[in-house]
Order: sequence, then C-alpha cells, then structure tokens
Amino acid sequence: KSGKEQWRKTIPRPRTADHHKSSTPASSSPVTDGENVYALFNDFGVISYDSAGNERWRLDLGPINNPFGIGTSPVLAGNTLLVNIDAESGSFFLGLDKDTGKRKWRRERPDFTRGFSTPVIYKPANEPQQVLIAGSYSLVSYAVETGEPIWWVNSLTWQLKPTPVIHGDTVYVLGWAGGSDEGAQENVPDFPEILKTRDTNKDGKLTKEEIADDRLTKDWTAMDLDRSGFVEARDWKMYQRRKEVVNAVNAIRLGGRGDMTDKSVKWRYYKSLPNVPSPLYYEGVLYLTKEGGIMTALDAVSGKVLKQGRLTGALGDYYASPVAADGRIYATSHEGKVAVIKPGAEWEILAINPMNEAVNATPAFVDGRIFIRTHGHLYCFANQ
Ligand SMILES: [Ca+2]
Ligand SMILES: [Ca+2]
Repeated sequence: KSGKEQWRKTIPRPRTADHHKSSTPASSSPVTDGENVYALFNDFGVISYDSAGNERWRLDLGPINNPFGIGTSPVLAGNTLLVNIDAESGSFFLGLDKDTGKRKWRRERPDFTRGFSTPVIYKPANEPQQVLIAGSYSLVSYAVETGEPIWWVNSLTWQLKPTPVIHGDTVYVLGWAGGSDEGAQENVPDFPEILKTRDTNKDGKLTKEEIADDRLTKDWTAMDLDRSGFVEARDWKMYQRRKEVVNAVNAIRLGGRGDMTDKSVKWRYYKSLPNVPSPLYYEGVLYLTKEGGIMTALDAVSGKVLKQGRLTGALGDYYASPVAADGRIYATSHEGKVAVIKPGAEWEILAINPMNEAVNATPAFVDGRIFIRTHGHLYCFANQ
C-alpha cells in the first residue's frame, strides 16, 4: 500500500547471455500464488521466494540459445508452474511443482525457434485445464497436467511476441515479424534440391561460402540456428517456413483434437500489426496499438475494421500492451505518454498523461489502483 521496500534479493548470474537492446536480463514478469513469488531470468532460470523473501527453490535452465533473450513470463495453473523457453534450438516447455520446483513433465519443442509469448491458460467446459502457447509457425494447446499436446493451429508467423487473448470460444493470436508481411512470401526450394546446386564438397550441409547469397547469409544467426557453423536440413526448413508465413492477427476457435488449422481459423487481419504489444479484447472490440501510435479497433466477431487512427499526443514506439478497466482503455507509449481512451467503434482520446520517463511495461490494475513501471520508478495511482 505504501510502496515501501519489504525485501530485496540479489542472485549471482552464472552467465551473461545476449539480449535485444529493447530487452533486459529481467524482462519476464514474476508471478505469484498470493503467498510466494516465481521469477524467471534469462541468465539464471527460475527462482521462488516466500513473502518474507526466503528462497524456496531454484532451477537453473542452462544457457538459452535465443539471440534476443527471453520475453516470456512464467504462469501458474493450480500447483503447476509453467515455463516455456522458445529458442533457436533446444526449445522446451516445463511443468514444475510450484512448491518444490521439481519437474512434473518436460516437453521438447524442436519445431519452434525464437519466441517471446507468454503461455495462456484455457479451461474447456467439462475437460481439464489446457495451456496455449503461440510460437513460431504454430499455436499449440497442451494438457496442464501432462504436457501432452492436444490440438494445434499452424501457419502463424515466426518470432511471436504478443500474448494470445482469450474471449468466449475464441483466442486472438497476433504475430508480426520482419520480412513476413502479406505479399513478401517466397517459394523456397527444398533442402535436397538446394544441396544439388550449392553443396560443392558434397557433405550434406552448407557453409556461408557455399550458399554464396548475401541475402541469406548476412543475418547468419537467423540461418545457422543451432550455431554449428553450417546450414543443415532443420536450419533450411525453418528458413523455408519463415519465407512462407504471413504476419496476421488470427481469430481462432478454441478446442478440438489434433490439427485444427483448416477448421478453427475464423478470420485473419493482415494490416497495421503491432510488433510487441498484445491485442486487447474489450466489449466486443479487439484493439491493436502499433509503433507510431496507430490504434486499430476491429470487430471481434467479423475482424472488420471499425476505426483506425493515430493516438495524437502519444505517437512513437509501443512495447506496453493496451489495457482496459472501468470503461477506459489505457495505451502507454515507450516515451511514457499514457493515452486514456473512450472505448468503442468510435473510440476517442480523452486525455494524454505524461510519465516523463520511458515505459515498456504494461500497466497493472488492482483494486482501484493503477501501477505503472517506468524505466526508473514504480508509480501507484488511485482516487483518494
Ligand atoms: Ca557442404
Ligand atoms: Ca546449423
């Protein structure tokens, strides 16, 4: 209530991994069960403290092969702490006992490359809890208890950052990645075919020199995903997919068994897509806030554009997701301008509140209070 510091712990990091300039080694949001807290760090792994700051357990997750660091946050489902790590190689999804940190299950995700989206819990009627992960090329729903994949929808874009949003029987999955806007797709030949012409020394893999195409080799970290020094079949398959997929916000019907790609996609929208901010569902409308300060309101049922416009007074980059509470939408720019918006098909800006500092974190609303974390401060706002 007062913001007074209760405790502070420092964890020595066993290694220092790369991360994107917009990220930090502590970008994941901690999660709490009301008594204990669970935090995930790029260079460390998972650690849990009780409310007095006593360490309960820790779990080293090893080096993570993601050149941009991690953006995903741990999630609690009953007694299970869910942690998904999508990297260029060695991606995995963990279900941990929240009280001991012991592994309940581990699911390898070899077909997934770098990802930053946070898992989302989904409770089907008359069935046990599931957890959805939006990753490169697929949305997969897993059983919380066992980690078994239950159903999935393919053809998402690569390197997803936003968290999916659930409303009713629908999940809205947004993905934008460089080079994958509608119209930029390319047909890339299969690996055996490319080997025929490029694999000069016939060892079944390709060096930079053998590929001899600057367009492919200039971002070598995005090609040689497992850091072997060569492009092998998996690296090539991922490159093929990257050139195949389309950035979009997808409305997907929840539930099913197996591959639901052809059955469950209700609509797709391809334009003015945000990179990092998650969409917001509020009273029948899906809101997207994009870099540059462009807000798009879509009819959540049909995907039709209701209104698109600039958040005048709060232009610039957007990392924080839009949030809604008590009949208002709050959109926070990287420069720290908080736009307060009247929701609806004819949304309009009511106020712009400057925080006078950069903001990447999404504001949190709890019991009539608004918590906003800027780069240097944590603020709490409330009606007195
Ligand atoms: Ca070769
Ligand atoms: Ca490789």
